[in-house]
Amino acid sequence: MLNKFPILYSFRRCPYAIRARLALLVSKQTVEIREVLLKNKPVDFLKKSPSKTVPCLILNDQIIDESLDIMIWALEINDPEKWLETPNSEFDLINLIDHEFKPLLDKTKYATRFPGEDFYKNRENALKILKEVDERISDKNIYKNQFTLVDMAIFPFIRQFAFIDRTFFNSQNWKNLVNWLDLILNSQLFTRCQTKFKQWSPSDKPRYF
Ligand SMILES: N[C@@H](CCC(=O)N[C@@H](CS)C(=O)NCC(=O)O)C(=O)O
Repeated sequence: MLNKFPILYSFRRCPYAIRARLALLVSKQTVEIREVLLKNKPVDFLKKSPSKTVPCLILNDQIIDESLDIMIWALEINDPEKWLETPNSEFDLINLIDHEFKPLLDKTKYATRFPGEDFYKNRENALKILKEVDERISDKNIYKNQFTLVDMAIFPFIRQFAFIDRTFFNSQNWKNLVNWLDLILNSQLFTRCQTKFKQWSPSDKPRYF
């Protein structure tokens, strides 16, 4: 049976799922949302998702298993705020955050899970990366005067880091990072993105996002 709307397996707090939902919202792509608990993944999700990670978007003819690919899929259909108008030269920031910053974020946020690690050194190294992001923000955004895919792809990870200790985060000598973060946090888009859904179960009526 063909689904009228794509199915998004999502987890509200997951930074990868947040970036995917932001792009789905801005591009006005309706999906059937299925909130997954990572400790209790539904059988249907485990069958369909190659990586068993969220977000995972199930289309009638395709499964998109990477958050950045979900963003691009949605924006290629409809990009009213021109998020795809990011020059390729800015994409290295996504790599930097996904591959170098994310492990340091985890080691700072979940320090007790990494007993052999030097918490202060990891946090310092994370801050060095954020310093680079801060310097790349020209006034309000990474690129020109508009938010693009790059801002939205890196935002959920920087948000997580900031909320480990918001006072500590805000007390750093940032030029633009706090304003940049607050602009997105206070946006209607982010508020809608964080709508709460209860854990999906196969007998539920579809819930749309
Ligand atoms: N490469 C994936 C990574 C997604 C990812 O790692 N998601 C985490 C949640 S934040 C997950 O599902 N982990 C699986 C688990 O914890 O079992 C993407 O960008 O979509």
